[in-house]
Amino acid sequence: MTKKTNLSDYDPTTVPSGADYRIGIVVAEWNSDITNALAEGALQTLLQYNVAENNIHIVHVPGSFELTTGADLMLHNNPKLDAVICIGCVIQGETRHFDFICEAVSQGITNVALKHERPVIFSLLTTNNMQQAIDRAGGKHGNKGVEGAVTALKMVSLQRNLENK
Ligand code: DLZ
Repeated sequence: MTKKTNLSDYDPTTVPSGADYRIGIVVAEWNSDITNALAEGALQTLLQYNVAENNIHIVHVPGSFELTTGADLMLHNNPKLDAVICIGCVIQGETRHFDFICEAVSQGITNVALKHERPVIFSLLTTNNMQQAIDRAGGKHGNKGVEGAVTALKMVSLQRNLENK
């Protein structure tokens, strides 16, 4: 396996078709220039791998802290969803707010995934400044939304393969 250096780099031969997959995307409104670019990257990647447009459900939440609740509500209200991609961007400020949000989101996403037994994907940029976020939202380091979509497709495939064993 080659070393991954760009968030949009992946081996297309390892990505399954999502023809009958149902995917939720939760997008945080904070830093929306960035999160919209990540959501677009995720959406285009899912479509490229044959996920039907009407099987992709997108909701918005105020900030990254609410991504966990958004994912939980989506899975609760639509148990047929195969996976949820959580998209946000937290930029380091002068206070410890950054640490609390990042900790809450990473732990929260893990908890929601285990509660619903569904892949819940961490497409959260946690950067020191806006330039680092731009670089990872379609800039020189790729797009974390693309990475999130590829991860969701692979995890749904894994789940289905294990369930059929
Ligand atoms: C309050 C806040 C701050 C300071 N920074 C960010 C950020 O960089 N990225 C983000 O997604 N959200 C931020 N928020 C909002 C919180 O995620 C949350 O919406 C509020 O604390 C209300 O619960």
